Amino acid sequence: MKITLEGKTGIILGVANKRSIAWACASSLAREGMRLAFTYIGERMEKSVRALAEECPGSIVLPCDVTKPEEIDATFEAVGEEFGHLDTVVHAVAFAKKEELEGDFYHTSKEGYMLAHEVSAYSLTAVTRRALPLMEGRNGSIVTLSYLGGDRVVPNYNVMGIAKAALEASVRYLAADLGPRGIRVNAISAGPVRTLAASGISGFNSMLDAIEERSPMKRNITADEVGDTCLFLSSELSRGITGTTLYVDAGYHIMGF
Ligand code: IMJ
Repeated sequence: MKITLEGKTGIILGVANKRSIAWACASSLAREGMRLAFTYIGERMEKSVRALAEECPGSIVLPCDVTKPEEIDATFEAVGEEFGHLDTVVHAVAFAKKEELEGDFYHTSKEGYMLAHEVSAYSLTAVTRRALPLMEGRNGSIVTLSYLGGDRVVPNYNVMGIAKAALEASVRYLAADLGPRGIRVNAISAGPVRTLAASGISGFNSMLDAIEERSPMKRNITADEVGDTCLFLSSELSRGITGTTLYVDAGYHIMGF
């Protein structure tokens, strides 16, 4: 099968800078001809996202704080006006307060728990609902990003692990809802990558070393490898796959030690 994304459109939520996994996803999709909408939060992100969007012909850039329903509404209204339809959603959004990503999990505050879930898990459902009218009848694909900390205990990942478990469960329920309409929903569980979301995490270096030592492929993964998996999940090549989590982790998750 010859694949092309020419004439298709997508929205990417979660690009912060050139090192973002979301940017690698965008690059892979744009390379095959997809026209993209990028979203950002705040002025600092706007600058760097606009600079990156320049590299993607025909792309647009929109503000979208996923905790604000009216902002999500406005984002998809603008996408509808600009593109008329939507084939792919890439959800690469997560946030927990810094103090929740260190020490023991049992210290997690109610506010910290709620915020992490609102931004990192509920937002997939909130975004999917608004994307739906634009995706109807086009056999589209929704892709979100997860991490092994959602199924195993990873030191310091804490409340984000609980949120990723909720995110992956959301993928299954959304896939069941949307399958009859031809829309697929999947997650990519990516191995650790040096991004803004991984900066300042204590023990990150030794984690990369451990993966190099223990993973079947004896190496870490790159954001580009996640980007190309996102391309696969967005294309007709993956037309029989929905509701699942694909591990792009050099095989690390299969090991018992
Ligand atoms: C994040 C925290 C603890 C351990 C971690 C991570 N490991 C990895 C990550 C081992 C790989 C990165 N990751 C998979 C994430 O999902 C990160 C989410 C995140 C990161 C931050 C940092 C800055 C901040 N809030 C955050 N919220 C979510 O203030």
